[in-house]
Amino acid sequence: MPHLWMFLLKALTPEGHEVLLIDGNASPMNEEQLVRYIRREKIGLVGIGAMTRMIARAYRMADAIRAAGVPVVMGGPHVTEIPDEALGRDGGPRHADAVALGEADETWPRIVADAARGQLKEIYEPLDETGKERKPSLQPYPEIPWDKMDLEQFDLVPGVIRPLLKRQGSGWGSVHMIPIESGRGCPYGCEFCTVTGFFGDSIRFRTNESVVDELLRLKRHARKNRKQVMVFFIDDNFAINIKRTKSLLRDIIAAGAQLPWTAQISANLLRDEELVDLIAASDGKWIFIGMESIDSVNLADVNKNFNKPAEYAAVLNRLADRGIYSITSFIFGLDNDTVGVADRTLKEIESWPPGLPIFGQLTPFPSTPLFERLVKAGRLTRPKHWLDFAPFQMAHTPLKMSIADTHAELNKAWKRSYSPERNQQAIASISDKPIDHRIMHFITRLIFRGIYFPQMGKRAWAKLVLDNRRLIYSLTRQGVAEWRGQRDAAPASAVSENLKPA
Ligand code: B12
Ligand code: SF4
Repeated sequence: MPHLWMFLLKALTPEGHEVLLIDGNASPMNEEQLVRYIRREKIGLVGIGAMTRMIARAYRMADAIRAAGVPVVMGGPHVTEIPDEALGRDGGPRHADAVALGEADETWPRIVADAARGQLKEIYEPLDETGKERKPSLQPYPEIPWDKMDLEQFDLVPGVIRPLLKRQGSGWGSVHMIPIESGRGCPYGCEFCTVTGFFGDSIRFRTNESVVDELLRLKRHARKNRKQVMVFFIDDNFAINIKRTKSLLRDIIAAGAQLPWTAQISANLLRDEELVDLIAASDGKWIFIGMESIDSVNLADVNKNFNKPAEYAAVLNRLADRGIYSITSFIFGLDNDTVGVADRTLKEIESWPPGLPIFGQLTPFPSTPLFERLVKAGRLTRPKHWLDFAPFQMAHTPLKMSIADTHAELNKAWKRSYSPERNQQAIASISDKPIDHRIMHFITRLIFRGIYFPQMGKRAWAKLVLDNRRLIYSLTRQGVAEWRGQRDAAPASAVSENLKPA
């Protein structure tokens, strides 16, 4: 999925400049290739944004670009949290000519103008006349011309099968997940999260009209180009103001602007039946829920005791009853976790409607209250873990189990959740749902497995297909039977359609 900030800042760039976008996840380049590209395109300023987990690579790229004589400005959560690192003011090497702190909607046009005059400053901050941080209001919000952009690098359909699917003409030859924000900010302040610190606890929303317009443009574009477009509402907590979310969803339905969508919503807000009805009616498909733990003591420790494990099952059933499934996210290595946390969590998960569980270890991001607490307690084993990034590796020792135990628990949880047996059980538990629904669910399970188990090459996929052959065979057989049934029934229903009174 594309990162929104690039598209947003492009839309906010003053006229007279050309902006080229490269996503290092979707189109990876090494330093040499990137510098060659920058020289070929005669680029005058490079902007780099990165989360903490990507920052070491971002610095390497920035170093190569600056060595080639092109200025670099960096922005995003990590450099906002520790700008001295990027500017080389902490004793380490310098990686950026300038940093944009916080939300850059208003500072970006200034940065571009200063760079064009050759007068780039070191630090850009959105401040008001009194020197206090000013948050952009999101009203008005720029029009992001998704329909006019080349989104080839973000096509979710693997290149090998794209031509085949395009020829078949079903519209599945090109699939895009488009990030849309409808608001910013979350006041909950969970201890491990950077959002409350970064976006502040003042929540801001776009107008319903501006969101609906963006959806309608995307929908027209998808139809015209025979593409599948899905939307990820990237708000931190899409239903943080339930009244406003309901009003947005009602407006989407009234305008016929529905596209299949996903969003992040905390479990406590999904108690509201009317909200869940509106999610279903507006084509909400997957809801990402930060469950974090099934242990209330853990939740209280990280300031997330608004999550009530006792109501998780009811929330998930409420969604599943309307054909909506959940991406449930769990953290292991919390202070009250002990060996066996995977078994205990899996037992609960397996009693819920099928979803897509994901598991991570507790990670102290700089500037979060968690980071400060662990520093004070002397518990960080890799205080600058981001400079030596390793996926799924811990940076501190949990209180009641070892780092090795936590890794073993994570491994067990991923392995069992996406095993061929579990896939079979999950699909069997929704056998009353239409076949395309079940096939989609299965494909999504295979993709989510890849978050933890590397399955990038053809070999890895071939093994995965072989391991799941029974389920693949049974779904294919049912799919073909259903397709034949529909084909044979088609003339009769066409006749009956014609016989209907006008
Ligand atoms: C959508 C989202 C995802 C999506 C998709 C990511 C994507 N492709 O967009 C999913 C669910 C996959 C995801 C996954 C993860 N995410 Co995430 N995600 C977000 C979320 C909710 C929205 C991002 C967004 O688009 N924001 C809106 C834009 C407008 O804001 P922005 O990116 O900050 O950009 C503004 C400024 O920062 C600045 N800016 C940003 N970059 C640049 C660059 C330049 C040059 C300039 C001038 C300015 C600038 O200008 C922008 C406009 O004001 C954020 C939280 C948040 N609200 O931002 C978390 C967030 C970015 N994710 C976070 C994390 C931790 C993760 C995971 C590591 C979680 C995990 N444990 O697996 C994974 C990593 C996945 C990966 N390998 O990429 C953290 C990052 C913290 C940090 N310090 O790095 C955040 C901040 C949330 C949090 N809990 O703290 N994520
Ligand atoms: S509810 Fe989500 S976005 Fe809000 S502070 Fe907690 S983890 Fe962060």
